[in-house]
Amino acid sequence: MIDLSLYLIMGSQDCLKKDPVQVLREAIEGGITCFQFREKNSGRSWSEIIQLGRELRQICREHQIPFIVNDRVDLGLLLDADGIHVGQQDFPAQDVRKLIGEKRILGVSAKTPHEAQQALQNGADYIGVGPIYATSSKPDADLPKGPAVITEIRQQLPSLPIVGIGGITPERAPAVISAGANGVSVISAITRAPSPYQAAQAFRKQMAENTI
Ligand code: TZP
Ligand code: MG
Repeated sequence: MIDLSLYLIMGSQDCLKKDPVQVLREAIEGGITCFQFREKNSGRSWSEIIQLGRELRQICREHQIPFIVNDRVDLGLLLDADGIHVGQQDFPAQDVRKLIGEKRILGVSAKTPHEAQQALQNGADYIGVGPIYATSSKPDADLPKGPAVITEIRQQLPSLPIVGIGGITPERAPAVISAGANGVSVISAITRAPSPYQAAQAFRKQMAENTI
């Protein structure tokens, strides 16, 4: 399985005035282990999204960082992504699995132990659980659940790779890992940081020093 420990999620909407290409380069330099391209309501046309996706895909390839596409199987296949991530309202996980084959990674968002169990049955390689803390990056996010939901899912599914998501900062990351997650998924704490490089490094440091 891929290394999910510091999983950056980003689209151009998350980068304020910065160039997403530069943000990704800095974040890789700072130590992220996985990347998801999540372009949402950015106002870009499909040809611009595909162009940006190609650039980000290439950077990930050069650094051997797994490149996952959010929601869109068609975009993921076009970009030869390493995987696809879908939520509960997107294309059903078992159908995504049929479309992407066995070799690509399938990530599924799950908010409860029941959804996690179903995701596993439907072919998920890992699940994203959240929001753990309050987030401003997803306007339709549910109420924050706290790290305890990860422990609950972990108890029922001991070997399923889990990433926590939502409002995770370097200071909060150890609590998410200690609750049973394999990694943290992060948007704003890296994309909106004055230095994405330093932010990614701060995550690595906190997780190395403070995880039980
Ligand atoms: N799904 C649940 S919370 C969230 C997504 C995509 C947004 C996480 O962003 P941030 O900025 O790390 O809180
Ligand atoms: Mg989705």
